[in-house]
Amino acid sequence: MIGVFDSGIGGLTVLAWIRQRLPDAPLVYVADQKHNPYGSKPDWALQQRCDSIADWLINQGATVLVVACNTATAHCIDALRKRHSIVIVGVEPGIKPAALGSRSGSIGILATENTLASERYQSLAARFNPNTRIFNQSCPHLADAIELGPDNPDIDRLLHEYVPGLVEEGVDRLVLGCTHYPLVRSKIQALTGEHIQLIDTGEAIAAEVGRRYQPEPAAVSTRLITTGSLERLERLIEAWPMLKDAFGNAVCEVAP
Ligand code: DGN
Repeated sequence: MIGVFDSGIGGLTVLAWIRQRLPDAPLVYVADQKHNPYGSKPDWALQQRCDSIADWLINQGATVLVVACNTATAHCIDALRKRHSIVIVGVEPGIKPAALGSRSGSIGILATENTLASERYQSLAARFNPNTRIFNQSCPHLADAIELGPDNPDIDRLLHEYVPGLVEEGVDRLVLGCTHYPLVRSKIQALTGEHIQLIDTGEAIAAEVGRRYQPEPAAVSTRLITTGSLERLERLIEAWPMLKDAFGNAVCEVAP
């Protein structure tokens, strides 16, 4: 089984790619909605959440663990890999594809405060400096606003605050460095115009999971589990078109 987790619904954007890539693999997803957001949590608290969800998923039989959260990957994946010997795949802002594809030499990154402040992110970014100018934009409260559903007016307000400045800097690639942001991809693209290409690494992560997962004789199913409210998870899957398309028929459960 492939175990996948995030602070909430954001990692479902990665899970959708994994399911497309590995339609026969059993998948268990944990949305840690009781404890989100992860974007502004202290390191120790994030590590505690990651350890407890990883332990649970591994107990349930996960042979591959996907940390479908840039923030948790940036702060916790090294410790998770020390603790567990199974394959652990993380997500990180797609600086490399953005830098390689950029003609202007300027790229923008949208991510949580915690991701951008992490040592892991800083050293990733340093590998592309000085050839590429990287404009970091932290997006406080954006993932939380997305967690409240597509009708939340804060989403547009926050995007208007965070995106236009990067367009003015002349970036031609814009990295969606949080797994929640693909849910508002069309709103971001409307603000950037079509000349700026948005970079989402979900498909590349699914390809990586595909390479590392050994098929097993287990029944195929997708279980979506929340540590928060079942009604809220079901409502969000129904409300976000991308999630409804991918998971409209999936069974949701509350974490035991
Ligand atoms: N979806 C998560 C990420 O990729 O960073 C974090 C969202 C949050 O909890 N703020």
